[in-house]
Amino acid sequence: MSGKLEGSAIFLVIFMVLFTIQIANATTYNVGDDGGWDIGVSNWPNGKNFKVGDVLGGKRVTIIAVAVMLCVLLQTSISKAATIPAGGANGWGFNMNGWPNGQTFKVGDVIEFKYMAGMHNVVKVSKAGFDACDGTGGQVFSSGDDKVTLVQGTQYFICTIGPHCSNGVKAAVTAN
Ligand SMILES: [Cu+2]
Repeated sequence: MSGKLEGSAIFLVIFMVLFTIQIANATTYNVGDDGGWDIGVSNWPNGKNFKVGDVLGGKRVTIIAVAVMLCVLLQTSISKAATIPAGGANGWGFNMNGWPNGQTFKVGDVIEFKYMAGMHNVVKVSKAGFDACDGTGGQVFSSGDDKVTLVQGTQYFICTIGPHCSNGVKAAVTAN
């Protein structure tokens, strides 16, 4: 999980807790009080101060249940961010066999490029740079264990050492 995602998750949890407390503190009003919803009810709100989250009629439990379900769903989707090795088990190099072979990933997933430092590098390039095996102006990584967090769309990576890119050390990775 990247730091950014952890930050989002923490923020979401705080929001959930505050939201749940807000709902739990909300008051349920019986519209019209003992007279109910009837002639004369239009005077009923006089002098009453409502706050956001107050419930007219008594559906509070349903709202809490829905809020909890939404929070669980949101958290599940955030925690699915994964770290994926570039090139699969073979790593970043000559034996990638076309990886990622059309598979797509999620925004926030991390691609980890593992290789012997000095033997290869990783350069994030445009589609034109990818097609031409030209790393000019690209973002260069060279540690041998480089991690790149995916953003929306297709990201292009090549090795710019020797003719490696032309020999297949390149990958176009798409995140949705
Ligand atoms: Cu290389």
